[in-house]
Amino acid sequence: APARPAPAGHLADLRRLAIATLDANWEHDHTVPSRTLYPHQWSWDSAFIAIGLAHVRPDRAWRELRTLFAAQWADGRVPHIVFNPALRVGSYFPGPEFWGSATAEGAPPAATSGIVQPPVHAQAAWLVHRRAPSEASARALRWLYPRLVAQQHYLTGRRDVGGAGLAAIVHPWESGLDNSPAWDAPMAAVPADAAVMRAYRRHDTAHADAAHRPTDLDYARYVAIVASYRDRRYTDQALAGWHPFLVECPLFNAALGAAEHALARIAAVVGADPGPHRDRAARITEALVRRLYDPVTGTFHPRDLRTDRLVPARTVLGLMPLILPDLPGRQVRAVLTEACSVRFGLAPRMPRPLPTHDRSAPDFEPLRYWRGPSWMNTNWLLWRGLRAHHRPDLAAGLRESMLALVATGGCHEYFHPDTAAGLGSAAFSWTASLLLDTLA
Ligand code: 9WN
Repeated sequence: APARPAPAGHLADLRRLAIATLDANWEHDHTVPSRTLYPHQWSWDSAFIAIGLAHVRPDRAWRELRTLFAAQWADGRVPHIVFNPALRVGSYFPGPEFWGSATAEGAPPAATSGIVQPPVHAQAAWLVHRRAPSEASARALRWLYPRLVAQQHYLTGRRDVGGAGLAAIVHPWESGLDNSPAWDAPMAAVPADAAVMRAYRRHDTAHADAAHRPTDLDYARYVAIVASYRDRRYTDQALAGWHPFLVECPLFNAALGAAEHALARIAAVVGADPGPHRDRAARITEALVRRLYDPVTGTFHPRDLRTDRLVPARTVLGLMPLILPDLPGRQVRAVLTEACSVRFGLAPRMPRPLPTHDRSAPDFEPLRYWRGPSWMNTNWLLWRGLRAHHRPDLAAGLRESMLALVATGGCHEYFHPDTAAGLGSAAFSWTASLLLDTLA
C-alpha cells in the first residue's frame, strides 16, 4: 500500500523529534552524527546537518560549516573527520592516533583524518543562505567561498587520477556509502589480512548489531587502504602507481558538479565571476556521462581506475547524477526508468523510500548498512533531483514515503527497506535535519 499522508499533528510531533535530536547532538561548535557511534565531526554529515539547522537554528548552521572548514588542509582537502580533542582515546576507531595526520604536509592544527567525503558543502551553504538571506549570511558566504573553491580545486586537480576531469576516491569511506556492493569488486583486489584487525578493536559493533555493519574482512581492508595512504603521508602524487583503491564514483562526482552550480550562485552574491563555475559544471557533467554512464544498463556505475572498467553492481549511487540540473534528457529518462523499476520502486504513490541497493540483486541485504537499507540522505538527494527535473508527481510520492519512514522508525541512522524498522544509531543527526528540510 502507498504511504498515507501523515496527519498534521503527527507532522508537528515529527518536527519536534527532529529538533530535539539535533539539539542533543550539538557539541559547542558542531553537531556529532551520533553520540554513541560517531562522536566527532564528519564532513558530509555537517553539510546535511546545516541544511536542516537552517530551518530552526540558522546561526548554528553557519557555525557547523565554519568549524568544518577551519580544519581544511592547505591543499584544499576537507577532512572526513575532525576529531574532538576532549574525547577519550578509543571513543572511535580509527581514531587520531591511527590517522597520524599531524606530520602530514599542510595538515591543520586540529587532529583530522586524511581522506575526504562527497563535496555537498557548496550546495549546503547555498541552501542555508537561500533559506534566510541576510547581511550575516552574505558574510558567511564570503568567508566560505574561497574555501569551497579550494576544495573543488583539490578534487579536480590532485584527485583527477583518471585524467578526464573527474575526482577519484581513494577509500570506500570517501564515498560515504562504505560497504556498498559497488565497492565489492575494487575491494576484492585489496590485499587483506584478517589478522591485521586483531591488533585493533572495532568500536562500532559495541553500539550497533554486527549484522547491520560492515564485516571484519571489510574492516581489514579499510585499515589496509588507510595505511597505504597514510604511509605516504597522504600525498596524491602518482597515486595510480601505488594505491590499491582508486574509483570514480557517480555520487561523488555528481556532488562535484552540483557544487559548481551552487558556487556560480554563491559567486553572484559575493561579487565573484559565476562564469568559470558554469564552465566547470558543464565539463564535469560531460565527463560523468562519458565515463560513468552505461547505455546498456541505462544507469551510472563507478569506474574502477585499476582495471579501467565500470563496476557492474546497480546501486543507488547510479541514480545520484539526477541532482545535476544540466544532466542531458537521455540520461534523465534512463535514470528515472531505473529508479521506477522493481529494483528501486520509485512511484507517485509508494510505500517506502528507495533502498540503497537493487532489490532484485542476489546480494541485496535489507539489514546491512549500505547494502539494502533505506537512508534519508540518498532519498533526499533524489528528491531534490526530481524537483530540479520537473517531476513533482514522483517528488511528492517520495516525500510522503520519507515522512512515513521516520514516523515509523524514528530518527534512526538507516531503516529496514520494507518494514521501516530503525537500524544503527537511534538518534542520528542527518535523518533529523533532512527530515526538517523535507517537512518545510
Ligand atoms: C566512516 C558518520 C559517517 C557517515 C558515513 C557512514 C559512516 C563511518 C563509519 O558514518 O561512516 O566514515 O564509521 O562507519 O557510512 O556516510 O558520514 O555518520
